[in-house]
Parts: sequence; structure tokens; C-alpha cells
Amino acid sequence: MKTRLFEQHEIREILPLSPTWEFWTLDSMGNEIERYNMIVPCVWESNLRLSSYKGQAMYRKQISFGGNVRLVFKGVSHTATVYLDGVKVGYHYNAYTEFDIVLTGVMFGEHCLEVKVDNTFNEESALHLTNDYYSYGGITRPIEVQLLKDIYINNLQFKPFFVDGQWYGRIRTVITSLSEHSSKVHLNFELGSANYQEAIEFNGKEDKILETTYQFENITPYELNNPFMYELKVTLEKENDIIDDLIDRIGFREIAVKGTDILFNGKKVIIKGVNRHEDYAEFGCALPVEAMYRDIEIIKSLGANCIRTCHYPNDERFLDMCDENGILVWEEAHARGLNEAQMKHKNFNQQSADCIREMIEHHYNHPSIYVWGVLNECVSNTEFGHSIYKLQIDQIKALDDSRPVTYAALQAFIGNDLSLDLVDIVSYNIYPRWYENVGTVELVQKLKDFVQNSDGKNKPLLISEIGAGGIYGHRSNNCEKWTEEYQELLLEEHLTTVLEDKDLSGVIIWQYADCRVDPGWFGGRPKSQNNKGLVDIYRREKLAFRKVKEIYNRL
Ligand code: ADA
Repeated sequence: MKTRLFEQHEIREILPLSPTWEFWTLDSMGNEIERYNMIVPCVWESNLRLSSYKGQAMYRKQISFGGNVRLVFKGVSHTATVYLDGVKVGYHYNAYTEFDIVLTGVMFGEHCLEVKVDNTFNEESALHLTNDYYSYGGITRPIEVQLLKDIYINNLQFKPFFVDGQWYGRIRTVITSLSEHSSKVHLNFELGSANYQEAIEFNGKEDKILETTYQFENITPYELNNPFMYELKVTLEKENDIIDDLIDRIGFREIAVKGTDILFNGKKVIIKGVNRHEDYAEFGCALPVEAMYRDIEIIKSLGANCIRTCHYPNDERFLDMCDENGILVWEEAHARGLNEAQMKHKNFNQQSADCIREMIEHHYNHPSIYVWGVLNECVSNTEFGHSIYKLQIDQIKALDDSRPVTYAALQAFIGNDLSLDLVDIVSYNIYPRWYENVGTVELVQKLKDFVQNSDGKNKPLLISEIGAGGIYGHRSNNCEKWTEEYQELLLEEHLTTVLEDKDLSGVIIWQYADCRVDPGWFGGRPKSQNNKGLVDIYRREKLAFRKVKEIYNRL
């Protein structure tokens, strides 16, 4: 199963991995309960006997290899403990971020790779909690087994910038030596017709970071209506041998915030977006690429130009598709609706910091990502909350100074939010006429009045969520709550109000498609789903879909 939509390596060897793994569920004492075959990647809920299973399970596969190996896990939901030949070699928390395990000097031969997966809301878990979306179980994104030489390219980041009519790129490469010996290598960079070489010396096992800025000529920029990307190819040469490579796709584009505008390559953009959970009927969060592609096509057909990855980082193949289609992405770290006590959980800061670091390290180069988001509807209205927002936003700024940062604030904090000083873009989730009977015009005015008198003054103001529930097929002449008619009516009021208001930078509808919710959320969530989708879990259009399409294409 490919981890990306393009080849990242022509030199580095990737082992073929068949999708079927041995699998057994485990009781709390670690004893086997039942055995199955399981497909990777896949949610274990795809197996009907496990459709609501919250617990632990073991995955096992025999693999032949030796030497230096890098095991890349694109996503295990939500906690993974990895064993090679019965010895623990790694641990990772969080379903939505990539991690890797590098093993050196492994004996050549057959090895037993096991991954123990846990999706329980146990006391160690600060971010996966019972929530308004479902925490599935299993190895839900692809795995890659890479064979490495003694020195390899660990990470590559490309930051484009435009000065005095000229494109530049800062390339930051992390190269790792796994050997005790000293050595000298050359890094070669190829981008379009440009070619560069840098030398690096190692004095044993270490990481070396190389940062260089180049000027590029005759560049075709990455535009939303012409999302042109270049391949950036880095190779590592030792004693005239190419020993490793890494290829990524990059785009020359700049994102900036100027006063109350969001600028993409210097031009103002108005956001017309949808919030999207990774959830699709029986596939859960492990969408096959065909289903991702279908989502992209449906979202494009709406006339939308933006997707918010509420409330966690997404599968990189989906980000690849957004890149290819010029769809702006608000990528969000993992955290939804946490109160102070939850943000004081013993593991909260560490688990959040890991999630942010892994999200940015791995997704930095995607030209479609235009903003990083943190802490959806957490307590941005208290001193303690402010200190946590600051911690996380500072971390993001240190990892990436090229993109704005925001958080989606709770409607209830219009009037007392304390953290708007920290963001580049002010974003609010509002639900006019849904949770309480306040009209859109009135609520938007109240929001603007507050923001104008707060630290959010003179920053872009975005409606990051707005919407209404509508149960697919529930139709009525009376236009009651939960009917498709009522959802359509509200969305018309929401979207026309927001998009006709020149003080706002746009809107992101809650939500693109219905999604499953955790049992703790069954109250107020008919069918155990968040029903505010424009399409249902099978992507069948509700009445509102056509209305949104009409408005997004008109305004
Ligand atoms: C919130 C939240 C979403 C969802 C939505 C709703 O604003 O960010 O995850 O729960 O409300 O449906 O009420």
C-alpha cells in the first residue's frame, strides 16, 4: 500500500508488504480473546464482529530483512506498541500522526513484527476521549518498511519566498548517520533545471542539519487555479555511489496576512470551505484512496476552495490530493472541546507537543496547507487556557514561520475570549438558529463588535464552523429541526450573511459529510452520527448540498 500519491524513492529500497496480517483481540490482562485475519490499513470496525470494539489487539507479520531498517507508520489508532522478535522497539500515541522506528544491524533472515494497538479511552490518553467523532481502532494508515544504508536523508523542508520579483527557496535537510565511523558525503539537490551540491562530514552516529537558500529562475508559481508543483529531489552521494534519496513535491507560493485580509501569492482570498472528518461509511477513518478522491471531486463540485481537517492531522495521501487540486487546507492538531481539567491532564502537554511536531515535520512541504490550527473550542477564555494556547502557538511558530496560525473559538466565548492576541487569523465556530434561537445577522454583528474591541482587532475574521443538522431522507412540509428542509434554509441564511459581509474572510461549513460519534455523545446525536453533513456517510446529497453549491458558485 503506497504511503503517498507519488514515488518518494528511486534509490532507497522499500520492502513489498502484503496487506493481510495475523490479528487477535486481547483482554485487559493481555490474553488472546479471538483470532482473525486483518487487512492493513483498515479500521478493525470493518470486521462486523468488531464494529464497536474498544480494546486492545495484536497484529503480527513475518518479514524477511536485515541491516538497517526504518519502519514508517502513517497512522495507528490510537496507541501502538511495536515489537520485533518479541522485543519492544517502539511506542506511539495518537491515531493521526506519523512515526518511525529505526533499527540498526538487524540480522538477515525472517523476523516477526508485532504491533499492539489500543483504542480505549484509558487514563494515559489526553486527546483521544469520548467525543463528537469516533476514535476507531487499528492500523488505519499505511506502513512502509524501508532499508537504509549507514547514512540517510531523514527530513526535508522547503520554504518558498518571494522578494523583489524573485523566487527563493530555503531548503532544510536533516541527514542521519547510523554508523560509528567518520565519513564525508555530498548532498545533491535537483529542482526543475536547477542543481546544487553541498558537502557534509560525519564523526560517528549523529544528525546533521543543512540549511541553504537558493534563488530560482523562471519559476511557475503554485496558484489555486493552476496548482503547479515541482519535484525536489535530494540524493546522498558517498564515494561516487548514490546511497540514498528523497523526493518531495513543492510549490512556489506565499501565504500572508495583511490587515484583515488573507493573501495567497499577494492576492486576497475569500475562504469558501467545508469541515471534513476522516470518516466514510464502513471504512471509518481508513478511507481507501478511491473514497478520498470521491470526496475531493464532490467538494470541488460544490465550488469550495478550502478543507479544514477538523480536528486532527490527515492522511498524507489526502493532502497530496488537495495539493494537486489547489484546495486550501487548514490543518489542525488534535484536540476538540477540552475543558481546563482535561487540559491539566498529566499527559496533555506532551501528547499535544508530539502531535504538533509530527504534523509539521511531516506535512511542512504541502503547498495547499495555508494555516495551522490548534485546540478547537478549548478554554481560550481563561488565564490558564491562554498559557496553553501560547505554548502551542509558540511551538508552531518555532517549527514553521511561513504560515499563519489560528484556533477555532467557541461561540460562547464571544465577549470573553482571552487568547486572540496569539493568532494571525481570528476564527469562530457559530451555530445561529441551531443550538439557540439567534439569527445569523445578529450573531455575526455581536461577533464583529466583540472582535473589534479585543486583541483580534484588525486581523482577518473567519467563520470556521457554521451549520445545522439534517437527517438524510427526513423530509417534511413543516420545516422542523433535523429535516433536510430546515438544514437547507439555515445554510442559506448562514452563507449569504457571511459571504456578503465584506468584514469577514470567509466561511467553513460544518460539515462536509455526516460522521459517526462516540457512544458518550448519543444524546442530541440521532443515528449516533453528527448529522450536519451536506452529504450523508455514503456521500448521498441532502437538499442543502445543492443550495450550498448554488451559493458558493454565485458569491
Ligand atoms: C463544535 C465542534 C464540532 C462539532 C460541532 C457541532 O463546534 O467543533 O466538532 O461538535 O460543534 O456539531 O455542534
